[in-house]
Amino acid sequence: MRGKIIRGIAGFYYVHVPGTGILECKAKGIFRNRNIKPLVGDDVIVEFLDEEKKTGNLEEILERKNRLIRPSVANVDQAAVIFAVSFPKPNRNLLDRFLLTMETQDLPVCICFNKSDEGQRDEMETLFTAYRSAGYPVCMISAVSGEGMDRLHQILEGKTTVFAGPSGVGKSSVMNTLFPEANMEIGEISDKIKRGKHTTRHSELFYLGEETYVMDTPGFTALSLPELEGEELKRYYPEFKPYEDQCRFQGCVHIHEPDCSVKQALQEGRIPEGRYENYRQFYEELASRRKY
Ligand SMILES: Nc1nc2c(ncn2[C@@H]2O[C@H](COP(=O)(O)OP(=O)(O)OP(=O)(O)O)[C@@H](O)[C@H]2O)c(=O)[nH]1
Ligand SMILES: [Mg+2]
Ligand SMILES: [Zn+2]
Repeated sequence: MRGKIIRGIAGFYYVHVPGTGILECKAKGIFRNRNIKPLVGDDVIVEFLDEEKKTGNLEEILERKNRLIRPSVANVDQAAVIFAVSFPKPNRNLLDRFLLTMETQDLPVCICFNKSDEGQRDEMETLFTAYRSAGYPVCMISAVSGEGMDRLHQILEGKTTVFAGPSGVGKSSVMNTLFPEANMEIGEISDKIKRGKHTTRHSELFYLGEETYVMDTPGFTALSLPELEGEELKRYYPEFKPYEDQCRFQGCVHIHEPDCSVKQALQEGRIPEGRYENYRQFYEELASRRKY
């Protein structure tokens, strides 16, 4: 039988087999011997161990279309990165790191700003404009008021999407609003530091019918930059594309060079400042990495 791993906990893999249900499986020794770790999102072949108890054996992992490192999942079509507009405060440095990581893996991203019911209008507009003009689909949503849920639903349809973002931004809440049967555990935000409490501890995939899967994942707090040369960084900024080949110097990295079309665009407000500031900072960080 063919199925998909929806959850892995303590050596057990839970495999959704369409038409049959969810089987609790153990991985056969061959995976350990070949040093292959089954991942949530893997398409697999399973055999029944006990049909009544719905237990089985993982026989084979089918070829992976892709795999993400953080969160560690396989076969995703896109990521929906969720940040809150209120608390925890939207950390744009972290968001830009995430976008960069996804760009280097060639994975489409949509950006969801949640808790729009609590947001300040001007701050929300700044966020919306910055990322919209960078070329990303941006949804302003609220798991509480339901704002933006129709649009998000459309974006998810027919795809496998991983929900990612810091702890406490409302990833599980959004899952529950979209699909009440998901019944995810929702955490509190700590009073003092207004941070999430890492309520979700395992990645879990939900089958929503019609080839639609959504994965809830634990929140992340920090992301290191991908293995890149500073000079390569600019490739992963969609908003720089229109200015390619328009700078005076070939190979311009848009930092210190004169007659730079990107810096020109920045001055004229066609490229929003925040994104560029982080670009500059990431460039320095990559350039100062120890070279071996
Ligand atoms: N006002 C408001 N609060 C929300 C919204 N969505 C979620 N919350 C609250 O934010 C807190 C955290 O929500 P969770 O869904 O647990 O956040 P999470 O991103 O899954 O967090 P982790 O599992 O820790 O990564 C809870 O107190 C929710 O009730 C929203 O749209 N508006
Ligand atoms: Mg959660
Ligand atoms: Zn330039």
